[in-house]
Amino acid sequence: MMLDKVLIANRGEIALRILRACKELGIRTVAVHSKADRELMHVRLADEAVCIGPASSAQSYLNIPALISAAEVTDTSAIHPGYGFLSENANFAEQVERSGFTFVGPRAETIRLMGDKVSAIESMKAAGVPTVPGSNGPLPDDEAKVIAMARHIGYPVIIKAAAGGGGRGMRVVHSEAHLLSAVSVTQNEANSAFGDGTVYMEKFLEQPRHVEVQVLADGQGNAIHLYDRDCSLQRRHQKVLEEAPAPQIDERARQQVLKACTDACLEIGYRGAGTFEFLYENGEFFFIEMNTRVQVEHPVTEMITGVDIVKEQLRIASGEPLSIKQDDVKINGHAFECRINAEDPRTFMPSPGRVTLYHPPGGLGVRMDSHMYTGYSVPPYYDSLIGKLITWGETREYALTRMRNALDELLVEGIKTNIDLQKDLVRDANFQQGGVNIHYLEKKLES
Ligand code: MV4
Repeated sequence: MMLDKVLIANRGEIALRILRACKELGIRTVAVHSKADRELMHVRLADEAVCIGPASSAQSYLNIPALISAAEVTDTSAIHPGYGFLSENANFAEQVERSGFTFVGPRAETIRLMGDKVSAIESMKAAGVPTVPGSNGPLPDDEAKVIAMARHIGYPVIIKAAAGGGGRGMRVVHSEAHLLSAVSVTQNEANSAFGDGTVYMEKFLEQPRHVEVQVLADGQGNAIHLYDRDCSLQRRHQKVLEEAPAPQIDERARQQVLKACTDACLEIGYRGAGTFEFLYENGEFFFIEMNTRVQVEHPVTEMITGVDIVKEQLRIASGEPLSIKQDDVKINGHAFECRINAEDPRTFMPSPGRVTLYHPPGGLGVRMDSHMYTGYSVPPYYDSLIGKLITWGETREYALTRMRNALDELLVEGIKTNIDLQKDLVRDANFQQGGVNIHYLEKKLES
């Protein structure tokens, strides 16, 4: 039985994206919003809307009792967390299920397993996914052992917090002289930031690309991959421009890693949509983290596979087996996504305010996922993503040409945005070539 009513525990473009998927499946929708978000597009379009608290995220989109109360009063069947906010909070997933609702995502224990980066790597390594050479577990208390370990791995190494991830709580060490102090600083930071000082060690890869694999699993013995994405263009761990499939990847390594990801899903009994994050260097993949949510950049995968990832999440949550088989999933063409942010082009600081004119681009192979409209006010309380421009083409070249043209058509007036940066990036010779590494954008911005 398909879910009857879904509460969308998020805001902005992803809330609208989830609402669209629900409507296509005939699922009724509940929008929850903060006092600052009454004018959001999906709030107008939802069957019901509930104000869950003041502007601050802590008191609204992160307020578990308020969300569960909203689900109760609206007689919701399931809660979709989107990305960010509570999407990877195992306690939230647990409380949702304990309160009698379906959590659209993996089991709470899977979220917990992947939230702890040490256990995530351990389980993936055991399942045959290639990992970065490293401590393969928490660092021991014994200083001599830590030193020996780093010598064995070879410098540079990186110390990472088990409770970190996404770039939080890590430190690169270039020589033995700096090792022990780096370990203790990272431990202390992790303790204050996450309440868990556990750290681990990996070989530091100096020029990798960020390549990730999208998977879908139904928890009933079926798991498929939807190929890969390249998300190397980033600044301070914020992705800027993504594409699918990842360009210039060794085809044997790719097929091997894709198979390893689906095998691992079956091995751990994964359920839902998920993303395996890899570093890719010198033709090899190295697993670093798994994300148990829908990702911002999921549209590029949808464009090249024709699979609606959010609809699949909802089907899986309703207990249906996967509607597609691996053999039915073929790569068709190439796609790019430019994240459109309300930010100062020089300082990258958020730049909220009223959008006095919004004119989205159009045409074949052009998709704009945005909650914006002329007159919409971007509130200052949340992240600065105001839209995602996605283009598709039969080849990487055609998709990129469409992106250049679509960016030229896109008009957002009244607020500062990163549209000019995106226009510059899609004309960058090295980016056009394909396969730039994770440091490329920051270096380009410095020069
Ligand atoms: C690394 C690494 C190099 N070597 N691990 C940063 C975010 C977190 N997900 C993991 N990160 C990294 N881990 C090893 N062993 C370099 C990074 C990294 C990075 C990774 C992906 C995308 C952007 C990045 C920017 C800086 C550092």
